[in-house]
Amino acid sequence: MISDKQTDRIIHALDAFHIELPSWGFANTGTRFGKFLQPAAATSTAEKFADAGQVHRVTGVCPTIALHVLWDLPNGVGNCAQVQALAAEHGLRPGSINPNVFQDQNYKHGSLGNPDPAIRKEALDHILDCVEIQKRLGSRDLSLWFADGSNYPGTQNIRHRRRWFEEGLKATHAALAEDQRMMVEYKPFEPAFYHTDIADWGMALALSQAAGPKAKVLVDTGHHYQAQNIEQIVAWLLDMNMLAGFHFNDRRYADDDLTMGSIDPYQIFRIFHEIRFYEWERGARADIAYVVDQSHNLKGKIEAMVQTVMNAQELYAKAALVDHEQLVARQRSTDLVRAESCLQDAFKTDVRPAIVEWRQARRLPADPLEAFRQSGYLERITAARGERNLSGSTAYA
Ligand code: LRH
Ligand code: MN
Repeated sequence: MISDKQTDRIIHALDAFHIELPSWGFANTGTRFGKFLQPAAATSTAEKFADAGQVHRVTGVCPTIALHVLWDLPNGVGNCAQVQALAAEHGLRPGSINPNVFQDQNYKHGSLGNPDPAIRKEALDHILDCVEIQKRLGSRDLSLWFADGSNYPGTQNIRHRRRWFEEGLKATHAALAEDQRMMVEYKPFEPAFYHTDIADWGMALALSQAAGPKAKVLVDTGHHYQAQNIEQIVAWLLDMNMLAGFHFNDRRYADDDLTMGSIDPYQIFRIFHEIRFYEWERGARADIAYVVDQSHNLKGKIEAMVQTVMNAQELYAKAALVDHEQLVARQRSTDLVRAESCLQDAFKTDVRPAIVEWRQARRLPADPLEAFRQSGYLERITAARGERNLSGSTAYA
């Protein structure tokens, strides 16, 4: 049993915890070896909003949806009115805006890092269109990920590409409105397998600082080498006030984009702990965007998203139970075992009854997953979308 004081801490923490869902998490995505089509998968922007709306309906904590422009607004600003109508219809708000500067044939040798100035301009033009969409949709964050890099030594000038990225990101920063931000995401490899232009947190930090004060670093939990200490990167970026947000997922090997907390829940807990500890010390919330970035090739996509949100709430609630006063005293006195147990005791606490209490007090289903299963929504969309979805191609080549 947890104390009333602990229950209050969990309820207070959950009241402020929102997590943004990726539109692309509801679509039939796959791996390079093909994809297994799901009859209920979303293909249109309208269906992605409808499915995200279901997750928000049963969890109450996913009011925004991340959009990937070429996938969700193929006509650019021309789709803004439709997107605003969909958001209103499904009780959501447009969230972070993600440009697509990786799928066009022209981007074979890069986008902002491409040796061809005409292709660099093409990429920047798309990003500036995305900033315009961001303004029209009232979205705060531009979320920037670049597949740019190379596959073989000597095939690209890494120093020149670094300068071209600095130029492109400075121009992007200059186009942002006062209350807008740009989040620079790093990734060590894939699809490039020799060098990636923005490969780690240091490169993203240097480019963000060079771009300007509205540019900060986005940490995708799947974008790290196996042995990297992700929560240390988070602690550094927090302390430098250069952390914009997260793309949450889980992995066993590389950028596996698996369900958050499904492989290494203690990893997510350690990240949430660094954030809560930092907020306790400064007595104020950190201005961080929590976003899910996953693609479910095998699990039911909406169920997996509800499961993700429930895992996120549970791990965040556990991190809220760390006794920071006690931790500081034990850190100061280098009482190592007792200091560590401040985290482990919190992690080992069953916070689920308190979370159910939080949900019921807010007229939300005690078990969001069961509520979704009982809703009949999956059966309805399977009937509506099944035939169309199963006629699609699955082959990679
Ligand atoms: C790249 C990435 C990026 C997105 C994409 C869908 O691996 O994490 O954030 O644009 O996934
Ligand atoms: Mn990501």
